[in-house]
Amino acid sequence: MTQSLSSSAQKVQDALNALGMRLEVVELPGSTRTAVEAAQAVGCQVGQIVKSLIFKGKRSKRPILVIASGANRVNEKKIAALINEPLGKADADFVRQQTGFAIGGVPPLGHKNEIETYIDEDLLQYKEVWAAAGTPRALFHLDPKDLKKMTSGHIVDIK
Ligand code: 5CA
Repeated sequence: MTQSLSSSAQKVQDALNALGMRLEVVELPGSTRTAVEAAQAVGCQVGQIVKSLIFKGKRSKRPILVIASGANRVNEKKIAALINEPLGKADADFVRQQTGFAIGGVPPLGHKNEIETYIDEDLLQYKEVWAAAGTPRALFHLDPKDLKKMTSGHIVDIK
């Protein structure tokens, strides 16, 4: 029997189901709070971990989601050029308000509000990647091409 998921992880499973994607959220015994911990937990490369990072347009105050490979640091200037305004910092409250999830478990889909999204092209080199699924212990694995279907995001160079 499949174990029942915590409510935040179930929200992500429901969002996957609603898209008709046959992808399964798993909750692990150890922490997957950071990309390094997540990679250790599932035995993959750090680059195969999908980081879902929320930024904020400095002028518009709108949320921006950057879906980055765990191996990369986001180049804020490149994202600013794409959104035509400087990037401001998103604090923990803003992340929760916009996504409905807490930092450390923010998934690439299933957010409270719709969020303009940019996807790291480096993720597409892998056959399989792992993304957070609502809590700092929950993940799901997917073909990185599915990130585009899930989010309608733009595939760009983010580093
Ligand atoms: N579950 C893992 C692997 S998928 C995970 O969520 N990793 S993550 O990288 O996508 O999320 C952690 C990110 O949250 C950090 O890289 C950082 O960008 C952001 N973060 C951490 N602390 C704060 C904070 N106090 N305020 C704003 N953002 C933060």
